[in-house]
This record gives sequence, C-alpha cells and structure tokens, in this order.
Amino acid sequence: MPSKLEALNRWVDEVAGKTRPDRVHWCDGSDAEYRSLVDGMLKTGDLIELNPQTHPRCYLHRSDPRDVARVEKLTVICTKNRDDAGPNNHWMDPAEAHAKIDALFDGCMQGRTMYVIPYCMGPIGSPLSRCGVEITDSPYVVANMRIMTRMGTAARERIEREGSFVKGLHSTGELDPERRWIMHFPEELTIKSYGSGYGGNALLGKKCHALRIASWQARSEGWLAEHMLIVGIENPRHEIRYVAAAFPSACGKTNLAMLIPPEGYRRDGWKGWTVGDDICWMRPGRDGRLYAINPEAGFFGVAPGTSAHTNANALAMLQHDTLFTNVAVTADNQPWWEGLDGRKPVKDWQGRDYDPANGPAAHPNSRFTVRASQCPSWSPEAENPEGVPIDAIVFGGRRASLVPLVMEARDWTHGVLLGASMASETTAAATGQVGLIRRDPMAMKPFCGYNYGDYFAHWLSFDRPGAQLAKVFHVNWFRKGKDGRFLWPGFGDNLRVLEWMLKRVTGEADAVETPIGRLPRAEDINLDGLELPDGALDELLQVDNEAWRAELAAIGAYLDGYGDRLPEALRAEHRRVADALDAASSGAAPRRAAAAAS
Ligand code: GTP
Ligand code: SPV
Ligand code: MN
Repeated sequence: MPSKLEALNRWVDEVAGKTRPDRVHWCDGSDAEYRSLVDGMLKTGDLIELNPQTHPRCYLHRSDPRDVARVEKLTVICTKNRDDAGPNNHWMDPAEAHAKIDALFDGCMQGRTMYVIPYCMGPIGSPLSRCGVEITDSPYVVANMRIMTRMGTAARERIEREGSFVKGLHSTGELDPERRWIMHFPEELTIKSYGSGYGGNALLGKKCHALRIASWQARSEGWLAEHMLIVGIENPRHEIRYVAAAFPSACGKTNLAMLIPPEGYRRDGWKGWTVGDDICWMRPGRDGRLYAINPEAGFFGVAPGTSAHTNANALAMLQHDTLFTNVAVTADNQPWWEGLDGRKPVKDWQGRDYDPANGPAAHPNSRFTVRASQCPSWSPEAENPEGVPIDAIVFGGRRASLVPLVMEARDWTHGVLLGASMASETTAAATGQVGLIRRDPMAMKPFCGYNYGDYFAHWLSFDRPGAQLAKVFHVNWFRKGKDGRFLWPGFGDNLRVLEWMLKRVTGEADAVETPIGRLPRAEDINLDGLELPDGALDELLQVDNEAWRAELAAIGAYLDGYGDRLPEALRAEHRRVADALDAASSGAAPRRAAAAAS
C-alpha cells in the first residue's frame, strides 16, 4: 500500500522505474509478514531451519564467503566539499558517486521483489528518534530490519506526520566484491548500497543511518550519535546509574551491555540493565545532563566467544526466535561457534564438513540477530522516550600493552582527548588484516560521517555553562601478560572496574593523579572472590612514562593530520599531557606523592 506522503511515493516509483522489480511490497512489520518472508527463504535456501526442539524458530543464513564483514575501503562519504568528509573517510564527489552506483542499480531487481521498509530508529514516540525508509531486494535484509528496528506501519505513520525521512536504497546485486559500494550522501540524507548482503553494509538503519548520517545531523542539531553501548548499573542501594561506552567493533560492547555481576556482587544486590549494545544517541536535557536512547530494537551480535560463562544473558536470549549468520552446526543441527562449549561441530560456516584445517568452524565475524526484548537483562527504561541520564562515558580499545585497565579524565576536555587518542587492534568485523593497531577515535573511525576535526570540536562544544556532563574514563580489558594471556578476566568481572568509576562519580572512591589521567590504587578495586595472578593488578595499573611519551608523540602526529580543522583546545590539551609526561620523566617538576585527587 503506497503512502500518504507524496515525496515517499515519488521516490519509490522512481527507484522501481530504475531497478525494474517484478513486484513492490510495502512492509507493514506484522508477524504474518515476517512468517511469510521466512517461509520464502526456507524454500530458496536463504535460510536453513535449526533444531526446532532446542531452538524453536531459529534459522541459519550462510553468506557468500566473499561477503562476511563490513568493507571499509568501499564505504564512502560523498559531500560537495572533500574536507567536510575529512581524512578519516573515503570521499567521492556526489555526482560521480551517483553516476557510478546508479549504473549498477539499473535493472538490478528484475525478477525480484522490491521491499519498501519504513523504519524508526528509537522509540516511536520519542523526540530523539529519527525515521528512514530502506528499499531493498533482499528478504534477509527485511527480516533483519524487522528485528533490529521498529519497522512497518507505525514508522510509516510517523514519517507521514513528519514529512521527512532518510532514504536508503540497497540491492544485493551479484555479491561481486568488485561491484560493491556503500555510499553516503549526508547533504541529501541519502544512502546507496550495492553488492553486499552483509550486516552493516546492508541493514541501512544501523551503521549507515544511525551513525554516519545521524552523526552529520547530530552535529548541526546539537546532539551526538555514537558507537556506544548503554548499560544501567544497579547498586545494593537500588540506585541505577547509566554508563555509555565506546569500544571498536568486536571489542566488548555487547558483553558489557549484558554484564552479569560476579557472584559476591549479585549476593549484595548488584545488577546490570541492558539499554543498548551498539549505538547511542545522546543529547543534553533541560537539567544539563546528557540523556541517551538506543535507536535500535535488536542486537546484531558477535557469536564467537559467547558462552554460559562469558555472557549467559546472551545465550539465554539465543534459544528461540533468532537468526544466525555464518555460524557452524552440530550433528543435531544446533548452532555452534568457537568458545560456546566443548561440543564438536559437524558443518562449518560454509556448510562444508568441519575440518580444522579449513580454519574456525564458525566465521570469526559470525553473528546473531535477535529482538532486544528477549534479553533477560533488558531494561524497561530502553523504551523511555526521554532516554536515560548518562553518568559515565567510557572509551576503550583492544591494547595488549601500555594502556592501563582504567583511568579517569580530569575534565571534559581531557576526556575528549582520551577518546580522540583511542587506538585498537583491528578485528574480523571488517575485511582486512586482524590484529593491527590503528587509531580509532571514540570507536567511530568507520562510522563518523564527517571530518574528525569538526567532530572533536563538536564533542568539546558540550562543555558549556549549565552543562552537567558525565565523567569520562578509558578502559582496557585486553592487556596481556608476558605469557600472552589476558591479565584481566573481563566480562562480569568488569563490574569491579565500573564500581570504582561510579564511586568516582558519587565521590566515594579515591584516585591517584598521573600525567595521563587519574588511576585507582590497587586497593581501590574490589577483588573479593577473584583469583588474580601475583602482580597482575599492579601491572594493569602501571603507567610507563617513557612508553607514554612515545605514545603521546604518535597521538600528536595523528591529530596533526586534521590540520586546521583540529580544534586548538584539543591541541592545547595534548600539549598539557605531553608536558606533564616530560616533566615527570626529567624529574624537573616536583613529583607528587600519590595524592588523592578531588
Ligand atoms: P560489534 O557488534 O562488532 O560492534 O562488537 P562489540 O563491541 O559488541 O563486541 P562483543 O561484545 O561482541 O565482543 C567481541 C569479542 O570480544 C567476543 O568474542 C567476546 O567474547 C570478546 N570479549 C568481550 N568482552 C570481553 C572482555 O571483557 N574480555 C575479553 N578477554 N574478551 C571480551
Ligand atoms: C560492527 O562492525 O561494529 C557491528 C556489526 O556492530 S555491523 O552491523 O556489520 O556494522
Ligand atoms: Mn558495532
């Protein structure tokens, strides 16, 4: 059924004229529609039913093996002025980009159904939410969008009321990596994606809209669109404080968002409440605090490493009504991945008989798609149209050395520098080599839709009279010892670090001032019930001045790459930290005894 909004109908007609599908289907988001999509995909083999006794209504999708992750080198930002996209993005002139991708869209939906998906990112009634329409020829994309967003009639009605929406056009094309583009036109609120059926390349509401386009809009409208989880931490006094944390892809957001407190903590009444696991939209409220919503309605999470031990909440929600992509299967047709348990898979992610010589059974970037409400720790506040107040912002990366378990920024400006200085090992979430350290400010390197210099300035701008900003921290769960093993147990035990952070927020914990930030003393982290190897915590909290001087030099060189667009205040903050390190090394400045910071 076409829409009451002429502009929407016109665009749909125009796209249909170009792509020439056999049929056009307007999605209503109903259960019956989802059922019929699944039935169709079971017939074509796009989906395989998993064991209905152990995993009712769970299905497996096997991607083309050349299409299993985001492709950053084919992801482009098309702005009139190249500098507006910045050195952090691949750029293409908008006219050239349209011409290139429109040639691929020409007639590409012949013989197929074209689906029109109106969706809302965020609660339908929230002023912070934003809507879009994705047109796609992939029923797999429609099924995923149904789980990941508020999709269908209610979204279409909001779009008709507002009269505007982000346009997203997608076709799986031939899945030929040589004929693939993920293009963004922020000035036109338009996305065009061709040649990939995979997650972030194809579910346009997610990274394309909710981060790349939204970050652009957020800048002009005074809010933030971030690659962050949102979690509520309830303490024994039944106070819930919300934390937003930015870690790069496959660096622990889903796991922290669903954290289960260690046993002793549980006994004392601590609890984690999941609000979001990937994207956070945040803006100052009338009281000056930052309020955040999760624009998504589902999780598209990393399967490998998910187990009853690491993330029991996730495992519980994956027992029914879940789509699995590129996992392995056991002899009795249950989904399986590395790290799940000791069973042996029989088929790998490509459907071959499992042979360890072929590599892991599940693809390292295999994923599950599941409705957020299936998560046992799902927070009722996730539906709050006003969002939740954020008390702590956390940045973190995957760093085998140097970066301590946790540190606190002295103030907002220093916090922005901590975010801008982030670096992390690359992971399987994007194509390319895994394990290389690269700069990934605020975990937004692949997702910031504009020049990072302007983005840092936008972050700094939130520090203004009347603002009641969150405290900013930096963490590293991935520090390794000499034996190559993680020094910190991670997962639920990360609450021990969050407890210190939240007690810093309420003024109940001490910190030690160092040139790079404020750190807890070893005794400030509660280790009750935890066996850490001798000296591990000291190593985790150690600051190596000489190595940090080299790091600051590298950070400075990186930031200089943004030239004139880099805000002077950030440059000055970098100089302040570098000078403090120099002074500490030369002994020129009187060394502060481990003085408690305010
Ligand atoms: P995206 O969905 O790609 O944005 O990733 P994410 O940040 O949500 O990552 P996720 O929580 O799915 O974690 C990715 C991988 O890191 C999984 O294999 C986890 O098991 C592992 N991981 C998560 N948290 C921790 C932790 O605290 N310590 C260790 N050692 N590994 C972790
Ligand atoms: C990520 O890569 O950060 C993801 C998965 O969350 S995707 O949706 O593919 O971007
Ligand atoms: Mn992500």
